[in-house]
Amino acid sequence: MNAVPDFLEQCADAVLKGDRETASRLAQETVDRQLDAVDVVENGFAVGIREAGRLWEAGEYFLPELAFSAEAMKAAVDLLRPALAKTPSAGTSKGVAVIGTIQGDIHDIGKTLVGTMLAASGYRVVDLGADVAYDRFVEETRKEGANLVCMSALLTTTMVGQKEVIRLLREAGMRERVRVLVGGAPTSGNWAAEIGADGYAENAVDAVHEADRLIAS
Ligand code: B1M
Repeated sequence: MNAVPDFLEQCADAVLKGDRETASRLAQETVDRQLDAVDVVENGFAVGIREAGRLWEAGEYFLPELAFSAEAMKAAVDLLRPALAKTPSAGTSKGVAVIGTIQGDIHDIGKTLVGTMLAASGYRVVDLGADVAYDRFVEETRKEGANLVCMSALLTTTMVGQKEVIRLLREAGMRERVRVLVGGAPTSGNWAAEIGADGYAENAVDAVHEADRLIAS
């Protein structure tokens, strides 16, 4: 069931205020009332964290306030993870996806959402976390026999690392047998094409569609 706008606004507001307790309560309410968890994250909590980022950029929020907002967002997403993973295709195996946020970049909220949605849709997901060294993507892809390499980047200064990992995959002779998916706010379809990635997704739901398309191709 989709949440009503007022509920979504409360979710956004709790994150914006960095109110971890309220964010957690609203996440629990989402579970208890069996609301659509993807809708609540994308149209509720994520609206709050993006607004916090906008205020920070405008000089109206300081870094600690942004960090409190991020903590509230993470608490909500952690609580919602089992609900996000409850889809009809959970448990099947479409392939193995290695996912991480690129070296030098500690933003992990969006990456974790993408990983959760991929797992929910039937991929075995190996989440390497954030600030993942370029060569670790290659090592883990080899070790896990992954057929999908997923890289998230939230900074214009770190997105170039996605290109470096693709170069390393090529150097290791692995590029032909894996599909590479990139995402994160500063990236785009044009960027994916420019660096030789196979696909780009704007959000976690698109990431699943794009992963399915790439694996089937
Ligand atoms: Co930072 N930060 N931050 N930050 N932060 C941004 C990214 C920024 C745009 C804020 C701003 O200026 N408005 C800006 C980047 C500017 C730029 O490079 N163009 C910025 C900056 C500058 C920084 C620091 C450098 C600040 C500083 O220290 N001076 C620093 C970076 C440190 C580092 O990484 N080395 C920093 C730190 C932080 C916090 C620690 C406070 C916190 C992160 C907490 C955490 O993740 N654990 C934080 C936050 C929260 C943000 C914003 C506000 C929100 C990011 C987020 O979680 N969004 C962000 C502003 C913004 O994005 N509007 C900002 C919610 C999340 C659900 O969305 O991550 O976009 P998102 O993920 C989406 C899609 O992008 C997509 O699907 C997800 C779900 O829909 N997606 C993929 C993501 N990865 C994907 C991968 C895929 C496919 C789709 O396939 C593989």
